[in-house]
Amino acid sequence: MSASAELGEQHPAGGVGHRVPAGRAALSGLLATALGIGVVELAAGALGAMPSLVISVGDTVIDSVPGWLERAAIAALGTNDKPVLLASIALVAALLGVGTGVLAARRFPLGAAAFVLFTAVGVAAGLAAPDASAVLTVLVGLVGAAVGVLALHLLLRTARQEVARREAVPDASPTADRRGFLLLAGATAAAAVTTGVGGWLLTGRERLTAVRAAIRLPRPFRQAGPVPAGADLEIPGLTPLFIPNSEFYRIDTALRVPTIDPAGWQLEVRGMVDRPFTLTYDELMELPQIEADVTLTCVSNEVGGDLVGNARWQGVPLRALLERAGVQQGATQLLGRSVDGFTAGFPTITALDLEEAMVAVGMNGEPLPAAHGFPARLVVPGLYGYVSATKWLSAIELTDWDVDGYWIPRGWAKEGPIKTASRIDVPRPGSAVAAGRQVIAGVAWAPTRGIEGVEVRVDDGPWQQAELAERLDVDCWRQWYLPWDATPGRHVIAARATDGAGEVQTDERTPVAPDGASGYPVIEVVVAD
Ligand SMILES: Nc1nc2c(c(=O)[nH]1)N[C@H]1C(S)=C(S)[C@@H](COP(=O)(O)O)O[C@H]1N2
Ligand SMILES: [Mo]
Repeated sequence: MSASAELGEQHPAGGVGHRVPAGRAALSGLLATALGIGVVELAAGALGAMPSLVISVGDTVIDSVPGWLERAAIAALGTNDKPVLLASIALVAALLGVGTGVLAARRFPLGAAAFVLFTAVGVAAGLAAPDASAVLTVLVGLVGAAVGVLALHLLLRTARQEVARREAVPDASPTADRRGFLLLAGATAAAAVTTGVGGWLLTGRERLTAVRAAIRLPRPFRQAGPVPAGADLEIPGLTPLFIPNSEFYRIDTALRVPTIDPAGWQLEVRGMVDRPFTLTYDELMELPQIEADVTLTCVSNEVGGDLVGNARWQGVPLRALLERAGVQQGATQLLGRSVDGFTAGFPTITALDLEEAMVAVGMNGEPLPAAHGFPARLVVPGLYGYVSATKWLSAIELTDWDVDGYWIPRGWAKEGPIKTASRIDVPRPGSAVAAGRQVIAGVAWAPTRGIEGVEVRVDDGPWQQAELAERLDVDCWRQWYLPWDATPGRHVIAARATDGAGEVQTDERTPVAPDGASGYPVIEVVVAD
């Protein structure tokens, strides 16, 4: 920097050269950080053999926050928890970038060191990811840091030259002075956006769509029965009997849906078994399959909530796999392991008792969608998803009861049977209801036990028996309705279900933690005159 040396003044922090205005320094740091991240994300997307470092940092945050905080975040943010976490990471990165820029403007080596430090954090998080190639992750991290440091250097140098020129020729037009820096800043921003977006697009989603489209599900040897007429009442506003895949609720800890190529995927059956074995996707698809209609529920579903759905699943019965492996004495727990590190465990006896417990490969007549566990997941009727429904399954491990699945140390119950529950869908709470003949309708579920009755109470009136839709299966929810002569004014409507064991849904209100919410669903509606 000869220009600076000539015009040099003693820099307050000890360096020689012109002081870069704080705004320019901050912007330089921000853009250099963005470009460094963009380059890393592009490489991650294009290479496929290393994870996105941004996603890895997010995963590390998710895995290391205490259970109560994770629960509170899910409670407060619902399914927005992932976008909020990613936005927070972006904000922190932006702030660190700004700080680094300001620091580098004073002492460049310190700024560069800060860059290397952030990269090291990202690389460390990336190395913890299950699908990481260590060499590539470190290498790409180094390249990202180098690009960031170089961009920072160029931006700051341009900004400094600008100041120097202005001091040398005070009368020169200020716009001409600024052009160099702004051009470089604009180019850096464009490169950051292009690489970042490119990396995101390259994550393999497109390819997976093609792979899924080419898969033909085999014909199950035991098909689910035809849907009885009258099982779906088709009342406007009432939840349909089957939830389409695109609308099925999604709950998991994966910041980015794993995109698994079935060609390289394997399912291991291992642990306390006499004959452990491994299946490829093709081998799994060749085994005899069943079909079963099963309602899946999340333990985080509030009373009246929508983290519940019914689908027709297809797959290989767990029992067949366990018989082939030979379960040993004392193997009281079946632990599903996911490629993303998630685990969920439930009593082995449940898998042996329930014919419908399966390694599912199909959902509503299609190969599993990526978000719902492609290429394979577990489906076990009667258990909340957090103890049973492992998506992106990589292993079925037979263990004793001491091993804990992902959510257990985070404050959730070791056993997760689904509580008998009901929900009022019609009328919508807060909707305008006209006086006269109306209908109150909803769904009720008690998977494995079935629903035998639903009662509805309006205000302080008596409990009235609702009409039930035809039964599809004990593992599925059942629709119900009650004709209602709506009178003007405010009304409180409650419902309660009775399951196949004769147990009436409890009115005792409990929160979702540790073992699922309970209590009657209650809605309030105002009927117009
Ligand atoms: N790999 C993996 N599988 C998982 C989870 C997860 O976080 N990771 N969440 C479980 C939980 S808590 C639920 S409720 C169900 C939800 O399944 P769905 O997203 O297909 O509705 O998946 C289960 N399987
Ligand atoms: Mo869940």
